[in-house]
Amino acid sequence: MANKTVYNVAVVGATGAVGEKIIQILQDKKFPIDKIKLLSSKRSAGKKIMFHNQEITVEEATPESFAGVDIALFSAGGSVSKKLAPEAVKHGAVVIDNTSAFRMTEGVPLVVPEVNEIDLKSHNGIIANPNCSTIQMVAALKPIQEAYGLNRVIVSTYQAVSGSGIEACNELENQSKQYLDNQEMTAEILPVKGDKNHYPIAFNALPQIDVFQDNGYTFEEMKMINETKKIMHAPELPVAATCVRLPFFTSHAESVYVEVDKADVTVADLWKALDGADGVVLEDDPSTQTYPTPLSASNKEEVFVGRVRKDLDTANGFHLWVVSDNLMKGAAWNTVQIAERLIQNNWLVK
Ligand code: NAP
Ligand code: 3JN
Repeated sequence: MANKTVYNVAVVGATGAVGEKIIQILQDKKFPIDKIKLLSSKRSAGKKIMFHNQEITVEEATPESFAGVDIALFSAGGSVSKKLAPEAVKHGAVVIDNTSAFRMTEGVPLVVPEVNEIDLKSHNGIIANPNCSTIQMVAALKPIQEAYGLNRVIVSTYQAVSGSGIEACNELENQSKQYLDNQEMTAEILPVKGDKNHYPIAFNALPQIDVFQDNGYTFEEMKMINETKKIMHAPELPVAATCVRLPFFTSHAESVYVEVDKADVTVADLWKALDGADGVVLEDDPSTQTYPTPLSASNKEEVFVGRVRKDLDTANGFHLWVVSDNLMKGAAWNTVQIAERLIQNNWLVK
């Protein structure tokens, strides 16, 4: 594979919300592809998807699907990754996995290229893409950590429904119509498909993303806490998270509180660190009401930061507002970017 200039790529979960975005980005970025395989469950096998003006037939993902594949991009849920990612590696593919299946596994790099690209070098066939809420937060934290050090992070999220997949998006659309038609709203998916209770998301806010853990935090909150420490190589960094689902389709927003290590840091210092940082766009001017929103960040690659303020009581404390498209930088773009960086650095083959 070392001297290749074009690659055989498989997209597992090609018919899903993340998979669709991955396919769109591979096309838009003119990713160097020889052959592409689009894989799903039995349900969508046979469906046709256009790729660079060519009709590709979706196939059911099986262990044999990975013969001849160089790069496999997985977004079909953790159980599919656990079963098929090792099979893909056995066939010689490098796997970039969008699920939480391997994120905290030792020896599996968990990578946001702007933050810890170097970790890609030590991969053993599987590379994990972090959770969307984690990705955008660490991209904003990295320039602050480098310039001023970090002593504490507390985040509250405002997450879009597309983070829960296509079915959840359909549910929001249907409930919105029902509410406006004065009908009872039917809730069958959110907050978590398969959990005991379901609540309407339309015109509501749900303080549960993923299932509850024994410590009272949800799994989404624990992903943010544990993944942030791993990506930032900061196992001792105190991180707390509250994750909330809101009724809009795309882009997650976050209110992030940080305490920096250096004394006498100003808002202007933080602006300087953030402005022009890799993958970050600063949009912050109260005098012109300039700040990012989920709508303004949608379909964009970058992480947008605004509302930088000094805490009024805690020395070295600052508040930020961080917004990014959860399906782009939060999932599909970070995945394709990892593949690009592996190729650019010649790190695809061990
Ligand atoms: P989705 O819209 O529900 O799509 C799920 C995809 O997985 C579909 O293509 C589906 O194929 C496929 N699939 C389901 N069961 C399968 C099986 N047994 N074998 C092969 N393919 C199977 O979900 P999504 O929003 O795209 O998310 C998919 C996964 O990506 C999530 O479960 C999560 O692990 C990960 N994700 C990560 C992030 C992140 O934060 N980085 C964000 C969102 C999602 P069919 O059409 O045949 O059903
Ligand atoms: O809910 C969101 O906004 C992001 C969801 C991500 C997600 C959804 C289902 C399963 C994940 C993830 O990537 O953390 C998983 C998973 O654990 O793989």
